[in-house]
Parts: sequence; structure tokens; C-alpha cells
Amino acid sequence: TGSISGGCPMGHGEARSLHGRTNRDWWPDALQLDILTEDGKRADPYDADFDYAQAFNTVNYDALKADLTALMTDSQPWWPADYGHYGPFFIRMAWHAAGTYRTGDGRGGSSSGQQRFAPLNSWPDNGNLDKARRLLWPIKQKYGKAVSWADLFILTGNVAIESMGGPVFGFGGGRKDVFEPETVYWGTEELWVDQGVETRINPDEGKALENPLAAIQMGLIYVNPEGPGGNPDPLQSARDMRETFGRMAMNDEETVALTAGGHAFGKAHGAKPADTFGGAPESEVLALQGFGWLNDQDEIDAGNITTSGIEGAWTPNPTQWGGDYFRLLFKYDYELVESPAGAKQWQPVNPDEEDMAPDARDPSKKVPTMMTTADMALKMDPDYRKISERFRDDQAALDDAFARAWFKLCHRDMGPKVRYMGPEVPAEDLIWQDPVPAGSTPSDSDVSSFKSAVLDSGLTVSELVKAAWASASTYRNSDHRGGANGARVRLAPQKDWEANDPAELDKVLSKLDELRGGLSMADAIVLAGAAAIEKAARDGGHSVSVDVSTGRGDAGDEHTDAESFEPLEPFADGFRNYLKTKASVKTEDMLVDRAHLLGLSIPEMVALIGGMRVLGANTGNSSHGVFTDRKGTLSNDFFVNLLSMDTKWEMVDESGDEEFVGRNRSSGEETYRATRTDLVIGSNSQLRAVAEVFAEAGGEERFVHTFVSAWKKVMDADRFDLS
Ligand code: HEB
Repeated sequence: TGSISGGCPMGHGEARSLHGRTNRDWWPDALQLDILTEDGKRADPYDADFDYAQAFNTVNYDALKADLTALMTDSQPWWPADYGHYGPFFIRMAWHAAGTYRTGDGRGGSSSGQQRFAPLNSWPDNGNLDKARRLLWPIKQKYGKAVSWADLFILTGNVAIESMGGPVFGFGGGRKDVFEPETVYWGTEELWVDQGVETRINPDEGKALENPLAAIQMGLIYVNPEGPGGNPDPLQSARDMRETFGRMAMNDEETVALTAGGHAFGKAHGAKPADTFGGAPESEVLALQGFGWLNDQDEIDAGNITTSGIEGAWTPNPTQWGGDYFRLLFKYDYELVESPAGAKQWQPVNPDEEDMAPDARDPSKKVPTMMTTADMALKMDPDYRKISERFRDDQAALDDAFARAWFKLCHRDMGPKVRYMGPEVPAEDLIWQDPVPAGSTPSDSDVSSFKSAVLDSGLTVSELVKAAWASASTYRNSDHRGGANGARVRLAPQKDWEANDPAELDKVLSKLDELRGGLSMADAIVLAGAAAIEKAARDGGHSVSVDVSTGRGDAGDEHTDAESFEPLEPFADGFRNYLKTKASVKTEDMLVDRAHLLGLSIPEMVALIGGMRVLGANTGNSSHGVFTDRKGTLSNDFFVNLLSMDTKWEMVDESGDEEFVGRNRSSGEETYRATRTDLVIGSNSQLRAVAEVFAEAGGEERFVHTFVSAWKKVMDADRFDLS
């Protein structure tokens, strides 16, 4: 699934599902293993409590790096290294592992090693990276569980850069492998880029890139190297780069530095027409053992390899870091030519002998260099060009910009810096890490006197619950951003989000600020919510303690890249019955998506919905789904009344199927109003089964218990500093 947040261009139009095209659609004949993970059975062969971060800290890091360095030039006959050096190939592997990250929902990225699984292992853009991963197997095997594939992909990219003299800013380990393909929304198109699927950005037809996607055609990491839909127009390519790299959290300078820095290395492969080799790994025969895209060994030996279809190196020194990329880009005029595989690419006009590249297999042979249409964008787009000219004239500036942008690319989806492990974690704090100044842990007596002060303050259960939810619920399990730590809910842009009822929030936060004494605002908000829930449970006859963690710090505007928080704004938040505008995706799909980003199970999601309704936590304090006459008391009334046959539901016509009215079945009198999110709990058979458990005899106890533990989970979701 994929979330729909921030400036959503897909508000209207044809109804669609949030799942898009799945592995089963792409490869209907592939072995289906899902039945073996039913009933909570794990696909992960490690123990459930395996602490990867701790395991990584035991690795002999220097030895690992030395082994990786040696691998760079240890050419294997089954896939010989171009120029005798695998470095460029591994950089592309690492970049493609990280480059699927997108800010819209925080999904994608390198942090779980997804490149091993479909669909990513078979995306046309990931062509031949199966060989890069296989080259790494002996090292993965040697270090075992102390280094994950996910970490290995990125560290190998770093070592590759270093081994060719390039600048590196640091490395943080801690990416724990998963053992099954993650469900990520990659789009609905039924063709891959190499089958001519349409491009997703087309201003002439009013077509904008749909959120949260960040690639312009199905099967690409970002843009099409040949230009939009294969049209070799550098300016349109610049437009696409700006949009897609923007969704990877990169600005113009970072985009230019990354692309030029990356293409200082290696070559593109387009020696033979694409129909001379086999299918992608996921569709290949058993005997190939997970390999795809193969042609015969003689061709491989001769360097007759086709990956992208583009052919040639960017610079005369493809295994040496330096400034040749920009030197050549500006020194020559480039003309449009076709590669042997038929791809459109650009070639320098009348290059000097010393500006030719060596042949990948025979260094004594000179071949022309090339640029892709995307590379030409760095020269032709006026804004990119200014940056490119500066980097051409100032190598140190390029070194620094490339090293920093590469580090960001590879770590952006890891969340707070406390999650980084190993000896090469840079000391410098970076704004995109969403730094939070350290907090201090309050004493138990400070906590309990604050909680009683809050309950005496005149603030209602509803107000306190809403403020705590607004603060914590921005958390995303995908890129580990957001959450209550830092109390960014009191800063722009969060404090002004419509979902947060800004005026009410402001009132609550000012009051909590008065009462908090030595507590951080971040702790105060969460503790106030906990106090409210304890009271609400008490009022319902349940004695529970909502023992959320403490010790959070408060971030200021100076620690906050406000713009980068915009994609965290909820487009829909079913827990608060909030929907910004009607979308083409079903509202209940967006509820499930948000529950997934919060790391919730089905019972946890259902309990939170029912609990938050009776506590009065709806945005705008609407009465939808508030199926109780004792609002503010934690009871199972939502479930009891939802499941009761006394009420008959019908759609409120003008609402475009978002609003429903419930009437007493015999009198016809209106009793309740509800949204899709409320009614899906009674309509969907699985959710209804859980609602029944909460409504049955003894079920209220179970409900309160589940609600409180789910609530704590959300409040503490970002406390990586504690583990
Ligand atoms: Fe790159 C390669 C495109 C960005 C790094 N690329 C490449 C190729 C292409 C491209 C087409 C070829 C492939 C084959 O093999 O055939 N890119 C591209 C684009 C973009 C890019 C379109 C966007 C603009 N890159 C990039 C980045 C980086 C890179 C960002 C990093 C940083 N690449 C790279 C490398 C290589 C490549 C290193 C080489 C590889 C080898 O050699 O193997």
C-alpha cells in the first residue's frame, strides 16, 4: 500500500486501489509462499528477539572493509569487472538500493534490503545488479548475521567510492534485513518502462506525478536516462529530475552533485540489442538460480553486455574520482547518436585523443565517451547549469557536496541518528536527521504531580487525547521520521495542520506549558494524554496505568527543516475521522495505510478507532462514530452500538459516499452519524470479528487492555534512544 499525503494530485479521477500492481500480477506463475506466513508465522529465520544493531557492533569493521576493498579488483570469470574494477558497478547497486526512497510515505530506500526481492530484483532499471549482489555473497557469508545485506549494499558503495579516490562523509550501520517482499505501492501501470509504459509527468495533458510515487515510469528508480518516455529532450529531463529527486528529498545542488559524482565512475552497457538476452530474475528458469538478463559467456567475456542499452563511459578515467565529468560536459558540444542497442545518447563532437575512454576489456583500445539525456540536463537547464559550472571550477565544493548528498541518500530512511551504528558515524548533526536535543528523565513524583495538575486544569479528556495523538501520530515506520519526541507539534508546519485543530491545539499546548515545570513539552504532551486516558478508564470502571516513556527533548525551529515535514501531513487520519478531501482511493484503504505506518496490528487499529471515538478525539470535534452517551469515558460503547441490530445505516447522498446516517430500525429516528472509517469496522468481516471480541461479555476488559497498549506503542514509537 502507499500513503497519500501532502499536496495530493490524485484527489479525483478514477477509483483505484492503494495496492497497484503487485508481484502476483507481474509474475502469476511464481511460487506463492503467503500461506506459510498465515497465522502470524514468521518468514524471518532469525529469532524474533534478534538484536541486529548489537550484532553489527560485534563485526570486525576494518577487516570487513578490507575484504570489500579486495573484492573491488578481484575480477570473477563469470562476470568480469569492467576496467578490472567492480567499484562503479557497486556504486550503482548502492544507489539503486537507496534511491527508491520517497518522502511521500517514507517507503522505499535501502533500510531493509528489498533489492533482493521482487519486484525490485527484476525492475528493468536494476538490470544486472543480481550479479553485483552475487559477487558480495562470499563476504555476506563470511560475516554472517553481524552484517545485513541492507548494510552491506550501502557499505560496499562507500568502499567503492573510497577505493577509487572519491570523498565519503561516513557510514552508519543498523539496517535490519527482512525476509519477504514489502508491500509498497509502485503504481498501477501494467507495463514496464522497457515495454513502452507511459511517462507519468506530462504537462501538455495536465498529468502530474501521483503521490507518493517518485519515478516517472514503471520500473525506474527515478528518470528515464534517454529522456521522458525516451524523448531525448534535456530540458524535459531536467523537469523530471527536479520532480523525482525532490521526492527523494534532494534539492538542485544535491541532484547535480549526486548525478555528476556518480557518473564520474563506470560505464553504461548497451553493446547488443536487448532481445539477445533472457528475462528478469523473477521470471527466469530454475537452473539460472536467481539470475536474470543473461546472455552467453563469450559475449560477457567480450564485454558485449546490455543493461540500460546506453553504451560508453562518461569520462576518460572511469575508475578514478575527479573533475573530468564536468570538464568534458562543458568542453565539448554533444551530438545525439544511437548506441548499438538502439538507445539515444549524446557523444562529444571531435573529442581529443586523451578525452577518449579505455575499452572496458582492453585498456589499449580507445572508445568515445558519452552523456545520457539526463546528464545533458545538467548543462542545458539554466539552474542546473549554474551549479554545474561552479562544481567544474571548484573541485573541493563538488567533493563536499557529493559526499554529503551521498550520505543523505544512503541514510535518509534510517530515521534518528541514534539508529546509526559503527565506527564511521559522523559527529556532525545534519538537519535532515531531524535532530532532537537530549531530554532528561523526570522523577516519578514530578510525573504524578504534573498528571494531577493536568486533570485539574479544566482541559478535557478529548482535548488532551487529541493533542497527544497529534504529536505522536506523525511517526512513520517506513523512514522512522515523525513522532512525539522533539514536540515538533508546536512548530510550523505541524501546529497549523487542519487535522490538528490549530486553535484548540494552541490553547492546550499553552496550558500544558504553564503546568509542566521541569518537564519537556514533548513529555508533557504525552503524559497529559496518558493522564486523560487513565481518568477516562477510571470513569469506566477500569483501573489502568498508561505508563508511557519519558525523557523526550524539545526541538526548536533551528533543529527543524519545516519544508521536509510537509509530506508528513495527514491527508486522511481515520483514527481522528479526518479526511482532507475526497480521494480516488477509498478512505478505509488510507486508514489501513496509516495503521501500517504506525506499526499497528489489526486488533490495535480497531481498538484505537473505537477508543478514540468514545474519548471524543475526532478532528473538528465532529460526532461521527461517537456511539456513546458518555463521551470521555473509555468504554466499549462504540463496538456494542455498531454491532447492534437496532440501527440501520444509509448513505447521506450529498456526501459522495463518505457520510452515513444511522436510524432506529423501528422508529426511523436518527441516532448516529458515521464515516466510512467507522462503518468499515462493522462491514469488513475480519474487522467485525475483532469488534465482536471487544463487544462481547468480558470484552470491555480486553478492549481497554488492547487500547492502552496500542496507545503506548504509538506514543513511544520513536523512542529509539531508549533501546
Ligand atoms: Fe547513473 C550507470 C542513468 C543518477 C551512479 N546511470 C548508469 C547507467 C545509466 C544511468 C543509464 C548505465 C547502466 C548500465 O550499466 O547500462 N543515473 C542515471 C540517471 C540518473 C542517474 C538517469 C538520474 C539523473 N547514477 C546516478 C546517481 C548515481 C549514479 C545519483 C550515484 C551517486 N550510474 C552510477 C554509476 C554507474 C551508473 C556509478 C556506472 C555503473 C557501472 O559502471 O556498472
